[in-house]
Amino acid sequence: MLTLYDAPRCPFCARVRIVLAEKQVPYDAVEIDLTDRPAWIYDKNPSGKVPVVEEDGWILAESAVVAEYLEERFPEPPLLPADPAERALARLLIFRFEDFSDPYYAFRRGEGGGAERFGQEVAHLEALLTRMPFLTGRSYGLADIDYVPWLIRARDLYGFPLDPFPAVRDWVERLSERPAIDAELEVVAALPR
Ligand SMILES: N[C@@H](CCC(=O)N[C@@H](CS)C(=O)NCC(=O)O)C(=O)O
Repeated sequence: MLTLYDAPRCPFCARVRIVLAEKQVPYDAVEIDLTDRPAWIYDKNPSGKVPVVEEDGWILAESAVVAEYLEERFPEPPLLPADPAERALARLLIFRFEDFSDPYYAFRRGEGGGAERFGQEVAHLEALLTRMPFLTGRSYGLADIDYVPWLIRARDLYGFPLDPFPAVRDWVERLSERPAIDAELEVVAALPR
């Protein structure tokens, strides 16, 4: 049985929770208190960060790497396109994630210009989603899963309006119809404000 060292508030953990749910992989979740992390988590990940997955003493950290590992280990349903070019573009978006997340965290910290910078990144997603239905390409997959936890938190926890970005708003709505994403919406709704 796979173990996920997890934190409900953590959007990086959300990526792994969503992939596991999509692939219907059973797992044990060990919740880590991010405000008072146990010393032993550093034995599993030297940075002390979650998510971490473990199975029979084998350990893997870094959410995007874990998501790709799960994709290879549990190929059904596929979450990367079959076409190599489409696959590469999905990976490129995942590779460039910090272009999106750095402004998100600037917005969250209330830094001057943070909301505007984050808005520019959401506008970039808006442009992509007017050209294709999913960030992964023609079908839903890992690029969608790797970005949507931040959009959900921005909207539901931090009051970032998605209405000015109709393609992004509708994409979040469409994704929310999936049980794996709906479960994540419930995790976020239950978080203390
Ligand atoms: N690059 C890592 C980032 C994980 C991360 O930042 N996790 C946060 C919680 S959302 C964490 O554990 N923070 C503790 C810390 O920064 O010390 C990944 O993708 O897994």
